[in-house]
Amino acid sequence: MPYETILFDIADGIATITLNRPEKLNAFTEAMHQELRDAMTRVRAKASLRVLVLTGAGRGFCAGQDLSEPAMAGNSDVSTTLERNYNPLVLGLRDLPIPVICAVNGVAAGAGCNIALAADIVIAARSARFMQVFSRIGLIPDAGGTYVLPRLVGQARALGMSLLAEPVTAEQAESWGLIWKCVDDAALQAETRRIAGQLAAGATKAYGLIKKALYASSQNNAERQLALEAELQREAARTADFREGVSAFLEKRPARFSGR
Ligand code: T3D
Repeated sequence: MPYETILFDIADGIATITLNRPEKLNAFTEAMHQELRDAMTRVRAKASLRVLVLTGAGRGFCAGQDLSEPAMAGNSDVSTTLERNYNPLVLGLRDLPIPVICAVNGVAAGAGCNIALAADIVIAARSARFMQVFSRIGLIPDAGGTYVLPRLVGQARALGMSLLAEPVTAEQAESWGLIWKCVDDAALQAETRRIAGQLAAGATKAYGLIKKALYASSQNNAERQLALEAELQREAARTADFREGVSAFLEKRPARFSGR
């Protein structure tokens, strides 16, 4: 399928999806969602992939739902768009058994903010802003906003961000624990490549199991979480990468992980 609203690239075990409507700050359209669905299917199908990077073209990461789309005209059921497009995308990123990095190159607003926060590692350019703009147009945070915000930054900041809809700077976002780190604008690409390269050379199966364990954590009590750890650790210990990791340690050499 030829893409018109995203770019899709694969190199060195790393898939990169770039939202590509820079003149509209990469706002989501129905066409973009279809293309994202297709790209995500390709990522899931390619067993050799070890990292997914999500970023935006131009000066913004994503300004959320394109407000000029017919679905936003006010007389249609917007929950249909959520159920068809945003919810599967959020869960798809989270359930992907490889690490997902979001390189936030500029403003991340509305659903654009929450799709960024659905990634496992969020790196932002210093000039980027995180905005829960929904209440400015009479909506509530969606695309997982009401789920992740209180868990990442606590109820007070989740409420402040959602009710006031003010921009949160990348530095603030890092200090609040909303994102992994903030870097100078000029360093964003290089730092994203460095982290993606590190993860692409790592123990991929373990990364997938780490995601599973940590995302289950907030739903579990201690007993269930410990049981889950034991179950997932059993799986991790069966991988070639576990054997390689231990051998490399004992032989005092860097590990050469195959991702299997
Ligand atoms: O089921 C459902 O589908 C509901 C789901 C909803 C999910 C949501 O995401 S709701 C929230 C939607 N997003 C917004 O409300 C954000 C709207 N945009 C803004 O508030 C501002 O653009 C920003 C604060 C993000 C950035 O401001 P600024 O000054 O840096 O840029 P700008 O000049 O406003 O935008 C540049 C262009 O992008 C401009 O186009 P133009 O006039 O040059 O032709 C602007 O209209 C366009 N643009 C920005 N955001 C959107 C957009 N066009 C359509 N939809 C947008 N969301």
